[in-house]
Amino acid sequence: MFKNAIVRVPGKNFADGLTTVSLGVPRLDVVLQQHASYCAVLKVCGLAVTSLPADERYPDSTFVEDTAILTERGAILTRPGAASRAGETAEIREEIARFFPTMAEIEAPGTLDGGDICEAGSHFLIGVSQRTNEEGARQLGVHLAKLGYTSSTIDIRKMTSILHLKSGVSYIGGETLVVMAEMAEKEVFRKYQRILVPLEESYAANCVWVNGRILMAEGYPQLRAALVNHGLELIVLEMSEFQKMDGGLSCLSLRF
Ligand code: CIR
Repeated sequence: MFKNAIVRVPGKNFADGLTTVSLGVPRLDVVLQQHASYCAVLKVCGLAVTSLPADERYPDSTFVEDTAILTERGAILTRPGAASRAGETAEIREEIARFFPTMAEIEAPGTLDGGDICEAGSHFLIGVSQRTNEEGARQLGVHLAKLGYTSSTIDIRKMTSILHLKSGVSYIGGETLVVMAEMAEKEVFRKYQRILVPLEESYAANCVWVNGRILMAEGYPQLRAALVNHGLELIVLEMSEFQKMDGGLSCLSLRF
């Protein structure tokens, strides 16, 4: 069971953050509405939501997921791979320490974004990406092993359509992954039951499994039908403004 979530309100300069897509400039009023709906849904799912104030020094800081890996057995502070985001961990450390008094940390020259880490039961899938380097992945594997978890790495550096591993794969409980069709045949995913996301719905592969429900993005009927068929209760959220900045549902919170 997840009990808590940490989120950070988007700042006025949210649109100055990093993006690789050309979907237009996010509208701040809509960004804030969508963020508020997201937080309301986390509460509906039973989470106590700690909402941090906007931090305009870091336009991407609403994507708190990238700053830490929070598990039942301990926390690891990351070292984000984008220079403009490097200071975000220092700003969230104190909040995390309220829940996890001791935490491990990724250290230079390692870099690691939380968006590359997919927790699947007691096994962690670690993406090596444009943000998470091999050294960061290695250090995380060591920290996770000390906590009694196993892990595997997946190199996604050639998959230019996704920023992070979790842009393409989500764990939804049991032995099941939601995974973009184009990466579903990777060896590391084969032992899982896989719900495939067709190419035209790739953005929807980033969904959030929380206390028996799935949060998914609005506008993806094929995946929606597949998840309903799988017997899951869905909550659908409008994510258009976060998508413009390469953000998905998981990025907007740390859940633990
Ligand atoms: C970035 O490029 O870092 C942000 N604009 C988006 C981060 C999305 N985070 C995530 O998928 N975990």
